[in-house]
Amino acid sequence: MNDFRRDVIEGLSSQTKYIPSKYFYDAIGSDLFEQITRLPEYYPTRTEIQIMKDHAADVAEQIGPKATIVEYGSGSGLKTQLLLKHANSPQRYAAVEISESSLQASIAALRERFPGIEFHPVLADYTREFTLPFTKDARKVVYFPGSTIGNFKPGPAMEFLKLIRSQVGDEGGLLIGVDLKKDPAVLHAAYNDAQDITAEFNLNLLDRMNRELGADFVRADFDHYAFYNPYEGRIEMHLVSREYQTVNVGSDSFDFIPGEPIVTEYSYKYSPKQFQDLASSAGFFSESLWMDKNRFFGLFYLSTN
Ligand code: AVI
Repeated sequence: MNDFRRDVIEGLSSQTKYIPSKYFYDAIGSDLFEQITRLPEYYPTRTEIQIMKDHAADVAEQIGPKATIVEYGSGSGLKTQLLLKHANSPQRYAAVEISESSLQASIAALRERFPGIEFHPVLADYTREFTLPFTKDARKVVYFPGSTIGNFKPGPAMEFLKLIRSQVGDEGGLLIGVDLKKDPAVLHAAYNDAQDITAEFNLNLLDRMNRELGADFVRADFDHYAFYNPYEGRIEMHLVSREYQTVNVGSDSFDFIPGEPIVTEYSYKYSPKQFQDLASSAGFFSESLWMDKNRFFGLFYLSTN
């Protein structure tokens, strides 16, 4: 059984139905996410880019000369280009990515733009242990932008930070983008945009299950439902059943009652202190925090010594 089918069956069989958010990103979902990043309501991407632009020199100074920069996820975007452009003679850049096509495309584009840097594509799931193809003495700085850390629950977030800590060793660092706590109305709008692109991104999961798993979800029978839960400090995204219905996923079937949700994503928002405490429990020291003037988004530099 492939991972997608196994995870969907496990998630829909659970008391509170869920589907892991990593399954949003098929080709259509990845394209919809690109559109989300350009929406007026979705501030994180453009804010993080602005922070990178405004503080490029300080970020470069923290990273230091001749670093080996290891990005978790394939960095074809503007943020990676800004980082490599401003960093102080980076020696190597590696992208760790599970999709071979995204990995090859991003490395090819960067190689052309930055001929002086050594490039290493690493085909791996960065949430599990993997081996980096460098000598032990390379000084490694992991780059993890986009507030993807927010899509981990607190326990797994801590485990993941510990994994990064062990990857970079005692002379390394972590440059990480984190979405910050703010007015819930701003958060609500970011996940309930006027053009319904986020709704489309969420509902595409149903189409994906129909396409790839032989499921028979009817889109019109589910609604996109996203809200900020201030007690948990997270956006919760759901697909909510409109009626009593039974849905088949291959040979398995699942019953829904009206209003019953499938949790499709959590997106945790941190205060600066909350994130620094989490990082410190994972073995990092907080060196710098750069924010935009609204304090909507934080770019943290954490070191291991
Ligand atoms: C990728 N991740 C950080 C996005 C977020 O904001 O949690 C995914 C997303 N979901 C809805 N809009 C964007």
